[in-house]
Amino acid sequence: MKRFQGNPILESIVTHEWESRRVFNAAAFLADKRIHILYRAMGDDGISRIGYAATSDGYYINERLPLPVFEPINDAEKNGCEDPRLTLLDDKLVMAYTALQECDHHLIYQISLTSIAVKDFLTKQWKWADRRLPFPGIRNKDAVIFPRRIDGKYIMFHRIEPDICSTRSDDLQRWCDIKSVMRPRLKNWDCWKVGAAGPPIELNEGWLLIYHGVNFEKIYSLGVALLDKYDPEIVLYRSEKPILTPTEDYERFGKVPNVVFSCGNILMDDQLLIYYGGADSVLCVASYDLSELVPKK
Ligand code: BMA
Repeated sequence: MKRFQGNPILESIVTHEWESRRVFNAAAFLADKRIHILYRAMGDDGISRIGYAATSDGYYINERLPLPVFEPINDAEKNGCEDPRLTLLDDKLVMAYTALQECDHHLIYQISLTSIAVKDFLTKQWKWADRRLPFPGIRNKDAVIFPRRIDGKYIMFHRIEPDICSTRSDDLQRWCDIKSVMRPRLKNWDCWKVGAAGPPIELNEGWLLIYHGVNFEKIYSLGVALLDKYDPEIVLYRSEKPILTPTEDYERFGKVPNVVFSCGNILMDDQLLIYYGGADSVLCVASYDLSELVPKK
């Protein structure tokens, strides 16, 4: 495992009101030999919006847009659109994110889905489709959609505290069959709650899932799981130890201390690049040889 020496790769820009405070958890999508990054950004108003950046080598940011590409437009998300995750399905990118609404001093969060045509995304015409709440009123977050149908159904993982749950759909609109797939493990780094990081990646051995785990000291770490290729609700392997845990200053100190939190990873030539937020303040990247993540048979 290598943390990029130049971390963080993205920091807030004081003169951009919407991202003047922190930029962190990000989705990643590989196309046209570039990694496109959609990141969560916050300014003084405390509302999360989503910004765009791109990198050709995975590490150095070559392009960054001055305005957000996605922001709250309805009541359910009026206090923020958080933690984007992108999945390519045919000719569109489906984005899952957390919609946040403050209501009578309570924060209500739930997952929301939208999509954009790949050609619009790549030409930076931010024509997002209607936003839908798959489970209105249910407190859930950390939604990732698998990149293909399995047994004829779309599959999404999401987190209903404290478990990672699965749900299935025929049409990406109506979702049903909610089932718990991964629970916190007592006396472990992931003993309090768990949530999926980026969308799972299909390998010969099964689906590779990076996930976050939180312990009772509120330390957020990342781990890896391998899911059955034909029935991803079956967990074949789960790492005993985290694959990334906060040790660097940019992971330990910030708005929320001791957090590494990921919403996207990219597989390039047997190297997995994991994009992750450090201390809910900056965006970082670490790389792994696939062989160190997947258990040998
Ligand atoms: C989660 C989400 C993430 C955040 C993490 C740590 O619940 O809100 O966006 O990075 O907590 O604060």
